[in-house]
Amino acid sequence: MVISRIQQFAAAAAFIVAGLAGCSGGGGGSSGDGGGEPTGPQLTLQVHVDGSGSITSTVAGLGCSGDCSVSLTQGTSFVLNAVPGTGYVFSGWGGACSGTGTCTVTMSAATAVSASFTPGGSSSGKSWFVSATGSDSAAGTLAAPFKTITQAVGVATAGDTIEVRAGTYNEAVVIRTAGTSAARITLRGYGADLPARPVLQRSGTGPTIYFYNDACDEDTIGSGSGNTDCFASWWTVQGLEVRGSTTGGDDGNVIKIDTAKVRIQGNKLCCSVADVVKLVRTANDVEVLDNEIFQSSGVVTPGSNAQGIDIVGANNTRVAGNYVHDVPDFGMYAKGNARSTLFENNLLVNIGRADNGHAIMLGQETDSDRLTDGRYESYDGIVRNNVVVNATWACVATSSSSNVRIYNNSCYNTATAGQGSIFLSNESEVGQAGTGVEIVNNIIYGSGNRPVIKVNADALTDFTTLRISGNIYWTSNGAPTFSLKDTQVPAGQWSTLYNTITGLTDASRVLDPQFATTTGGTPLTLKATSPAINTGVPTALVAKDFLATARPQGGKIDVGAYEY
Ligand SMILES: [Ca+2]
Ligand SMILES: [Ca+2]
Repeated sequence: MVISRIQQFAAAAAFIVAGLAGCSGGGGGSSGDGGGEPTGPQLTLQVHVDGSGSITSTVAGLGCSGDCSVSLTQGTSFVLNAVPGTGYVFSGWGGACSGTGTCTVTMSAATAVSASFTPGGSSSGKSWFVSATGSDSAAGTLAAPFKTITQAVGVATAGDTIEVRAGTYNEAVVIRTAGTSAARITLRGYGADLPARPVLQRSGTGPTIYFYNDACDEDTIGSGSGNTDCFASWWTVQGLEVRGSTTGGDDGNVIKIDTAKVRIQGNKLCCSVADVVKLVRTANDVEVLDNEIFQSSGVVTPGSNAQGIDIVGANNTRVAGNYVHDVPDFGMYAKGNARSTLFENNLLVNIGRADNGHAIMLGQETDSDRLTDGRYESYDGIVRNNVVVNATWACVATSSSSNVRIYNNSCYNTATAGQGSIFLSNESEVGQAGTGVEIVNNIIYGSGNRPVIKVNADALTDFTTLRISGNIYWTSNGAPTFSLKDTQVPAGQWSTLYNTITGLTDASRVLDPQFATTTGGTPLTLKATSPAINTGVPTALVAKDFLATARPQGGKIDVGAYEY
């Protein structure tokens, strides 16, 4: 990780040097254009451009087409203009400038300016604006915005962007239209208003945002067709704060997705009677990325079936980079013939209640008439590089699933109230035991109350398909207990028990992993003296770590979610 940061810094430095060549002129210029020599202290102006556009300067001749950085003499004063590229509109300044007009800058210190351009103004992609103080009979421009998100959703077509101004929106948004793979439709919080976000919440029953299409209705697709790509939405929802209805009922999700190719990214998704995010079996190829997902009973009291992310039967879901916290139920899970689910690089904190609450799970139980695509609850799922702090039940659980790979996760204070920190069971309504489960290179630091590994006797068809290796086990009480095929043993008898039942050897170790911290935005980082560093089992399955650092570093892959 340390090496990664150096690499990132080096990359940033190289980027700035490259940027100098992209800038023309400059007051006292050092950008290689043969301008005058500096006559005073030099200060750096950094310009960051989002979207397609350029920055020109009326006074100093400064011009950047894209990101750039230039040195300017202290005291230099100049005016910046934002010029949108073809098919884009200027949506506002950031940093030392604000608003959407010209910007006067005086270099009294090192200065950073950003300019945001968004698609619009041409047939290649139009921007629609929504403001809580707008009107649905308006034109939907920045100057004359719509009042409701629903109005904008109704007019947006492929390639369009809906820019929602900060404010409160009380409506249910149903999305039935589609973009294309090359031209998604984006619904997002307006960048110039950040960090203020639009807050969307409905009243009454049902989801607040619902991706729905008649083609995906169960009456249309029938019950025997497995996972069906009934309708590809090609929508992105980004930068919103979305809440469930206080009286939402069984479908009172924050976001429910019936259709394929939906991306939910960088939103704050809070508070629902039902699951916060719900996918059904027609929601293939959905991405849930970088969101904050949580419950808060002060906003909406969660019901008894209110997981963070509930995936039933969808294929190829990628759930990555999310911060899921304070969910008194499962954090995230996939079941009902879910195929190729990927749970990676998520941070989960404070998950579960006394009688329920795995942080991450592949499989569980689904009504048998909904198992339309095979007998296993999940197929080919991967759980890697997740960080889990405080869970009443498992850090990672799996039930009735085929080919489960649990790699390089870090768990702390898990299974405080039930099951084990890693838990394997058979909860299938058709009685299907699991097969092919790999538990490799994880740091499993349990609560001390429960086993770090608990595998029920009926969990697997064939225990020789249970591969456990390269983990580090520990608890707040020191050496943990283990339970395999309903036999519970102390740490000293684990390797013998595992070998007797599986015929395999567990090369894991029982010792303190030496976490540097268990709190903050990157908990469960390691002290430099940690025995987890450079001691993992070689694998090509985990090419990056929790912070996207390439693995391995230092010649060997590490145990747990961080690479050093
Ligand atoms: Ca649920
Ligand atoms: Ca390493």
